[in-house]
Amino acid sequence: MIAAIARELRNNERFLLTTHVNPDGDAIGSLGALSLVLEDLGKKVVAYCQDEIPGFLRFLPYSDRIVREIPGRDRFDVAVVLDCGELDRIGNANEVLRHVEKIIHIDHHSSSDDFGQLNLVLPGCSSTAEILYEIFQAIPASLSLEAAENIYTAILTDTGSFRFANTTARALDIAAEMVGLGVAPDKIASEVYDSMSPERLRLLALSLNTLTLRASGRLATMQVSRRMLEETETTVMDTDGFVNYPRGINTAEMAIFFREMDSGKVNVSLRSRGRVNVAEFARNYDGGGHHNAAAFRAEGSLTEVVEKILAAAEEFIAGGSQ
Ligand SMILES: [Mn+2]
Repeated sequence: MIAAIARELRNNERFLLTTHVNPDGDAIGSLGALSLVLEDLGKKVVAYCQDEIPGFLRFLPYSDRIVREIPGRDRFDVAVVLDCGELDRIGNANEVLRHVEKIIHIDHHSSSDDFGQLNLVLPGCSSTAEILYEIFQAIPASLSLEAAENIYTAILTDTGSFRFANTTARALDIAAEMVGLGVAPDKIASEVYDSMSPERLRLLALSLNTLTLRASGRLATMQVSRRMLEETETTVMDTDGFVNYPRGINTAEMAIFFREMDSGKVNVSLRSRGRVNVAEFARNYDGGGHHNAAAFRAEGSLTEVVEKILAAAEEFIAGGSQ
């Protein structure tokens, strides 16, 4: 399949690249890396993401060229959907994709649907960028420093700074090779992790106050309400990574972060350590993800959703992980 996708990338000219709403480092890094490599091969590329790019990723080369609306009535030979388990999660590009004959789907989520004509879903890979790297080798395409920075950042963020269980030898090998191409790990780390605004820190303080432990400390949760965002003049994007605080508690096997959305919905992020499979829990609510990291959206007020989900999660931990 890698060879077949490499062939499609070589043999076509006009590409639409897209990724999931609420983009993370792997989504934006994969979009950037593939765009840069295709442009180096002389291809025409439109890279689309429905949502705004989080501030800590705006240093990435190409990120300022990612569009939020697909221009004109462009006809594309191929659409490539990156890091996205369900077609719904690309948002408005879905409509344009109906008119594209060939969809290539590249992902590493175990819950991923096969919605493309060519589907390359490898749950054993650390990140979508790692899979792209293998495809670039197969093309074969040489990598610019700019493409390398995108790949490195995608692997760095999806492995939680090389701390999660998906930090494989292969992931580290590729990261090392990117450093060999000129990527500076200290520069990337400072862009990604040390770029917090005072407002975001104040929001974190409010959110930490909501920290709650259940199931003898095995379940840890935090939340952010619309009111907290207003009070600190922050946006939902400032909550990125907050879930890692409850996850970091020494007794926690499962962490849940609740974020109140505009629309009477609540975004629920899940993390776990060891055997607790949060992707399985998320599937009960039409969500998805990986064994140790998953998410879904639930309807209702923040209080309602928190109560309902915590009760279910307590039961899930008690039953599922013995
Ligand atoms: Mn990913």
